[in-house]
Amino acid sequence: MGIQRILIANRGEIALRIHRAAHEMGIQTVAVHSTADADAMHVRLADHAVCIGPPAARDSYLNVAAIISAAEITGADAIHPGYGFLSENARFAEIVEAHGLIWIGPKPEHIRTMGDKVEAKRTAGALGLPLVPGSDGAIADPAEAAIIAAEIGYPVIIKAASGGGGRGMKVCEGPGSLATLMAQAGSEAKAAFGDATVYLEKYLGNPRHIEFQVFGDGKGTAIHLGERDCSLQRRHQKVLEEAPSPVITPAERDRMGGIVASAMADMAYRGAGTIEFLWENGEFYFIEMNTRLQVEHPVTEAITGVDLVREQIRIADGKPLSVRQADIEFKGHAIECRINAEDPFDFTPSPGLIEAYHAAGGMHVRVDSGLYAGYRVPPYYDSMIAKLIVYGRTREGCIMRLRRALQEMVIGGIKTSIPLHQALLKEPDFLSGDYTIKWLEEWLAQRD
Ligand code: MV4
Repeated sequence: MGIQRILIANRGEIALRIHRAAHEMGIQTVAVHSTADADAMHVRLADHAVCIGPPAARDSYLNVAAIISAAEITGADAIHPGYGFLSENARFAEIVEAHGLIWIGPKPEHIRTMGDKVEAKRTAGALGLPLVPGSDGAIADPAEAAIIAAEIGYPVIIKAASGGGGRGMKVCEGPGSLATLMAQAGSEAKAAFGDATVYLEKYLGNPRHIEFQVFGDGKGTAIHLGERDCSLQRRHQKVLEEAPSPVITPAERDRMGGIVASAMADMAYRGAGTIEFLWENGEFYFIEMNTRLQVEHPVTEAITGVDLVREQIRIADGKPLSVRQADIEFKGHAIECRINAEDPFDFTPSPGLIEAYHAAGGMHVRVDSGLYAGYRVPPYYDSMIAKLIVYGRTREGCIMRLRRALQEMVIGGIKTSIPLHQALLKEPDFLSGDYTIKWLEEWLAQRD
């Protein structure tokens, strides 16, 4: 029989994205929503909708009991978590499966392993991925840290095992400050994550952030779908992503892609995953793995033609991957602009009434958004309200089309990041592809 009805445990554009894939497969959808989202587009499109609580996410989109109840009441047979919220919560995945529901995601044990950054690194190393030089696991005392730091050389970075997304990191320039910074990192990690465990790495001064999309069938077959360059970011929030990376050659993509795909095959990974690397001076260094679908997945879809959400649903349903590695061709170039409800240059939030809305269109232009005229962007959630994804035969052609598409977008009544994207698309460093993870923050500081 297979999956008949999916409960989508998310909101906004990703809830629409999942709904669309499901409907194209003849599968019904159940939306869940907070009281603040009663008028949201994801609720309107779904076949069934259940209110699961008040606006605060912890009481609604993170409310496990309410979400499981909604699935049982509506007869859903599977749950897709989207990104954020409960998507990388191993305990939630186990609870879903314990209720006889299909979890559209990786095996809970793999979510748990990759959620612990020390375990993730150990696993990645054992699977043959190149690592940043550093401590072999957690470090307990400053004396041990000093020995390792002297070996790998300063500067070093102290990271929280339970961290991720840049939280709980300290850069240390020399032995004089190591003990103090380690103690700080440990206590901040304890306060933020309830776990004081830290580890040490060589600090890379000016890398790019390049990540590989992977997919496994859970039975030992896995593929890669190339890389995305996510170096344009501010305070660990990605602003614009592109595929392929301007600095990766086809030979390098095949080589690293082969390594990540065979690693995923060896662990019998199931579903969609992203392997994050720092890239400096032509070398890749594994930092983390995300065991979920990512915001920027559409740029990979654009250059490969593979529907990643359809693939997730197929695999959860016990079907094989619909493509083999040899079938995957990387063609053209794609860029995604994240459009947020915020001031384009000072980034203060700008929720409120959408007085006018018109999405860009035309050939090779995709807008993923739950916006409509008359909708009110609530102040309680992430500020991302739309993604504009543009494809072109070449990077230059893609950029030309992206400028045209940004000009067509109308989002009236609130401030958005559209003017930021328009300014970025004039910058020589962006046009030449010559940017790293530090570029955007330095550029913003210079503008002030
Ligand atoms: C690093 C690094 C430099 N050297 N590790 C930040 C988020 C987390 N995923 C890892 N992060 C970093 N780890 C070493 N050894 C610099 C960063 C980093 C970063 C990484 C990816 C994208 C944006 C970033 C912004 C600041 C710092």
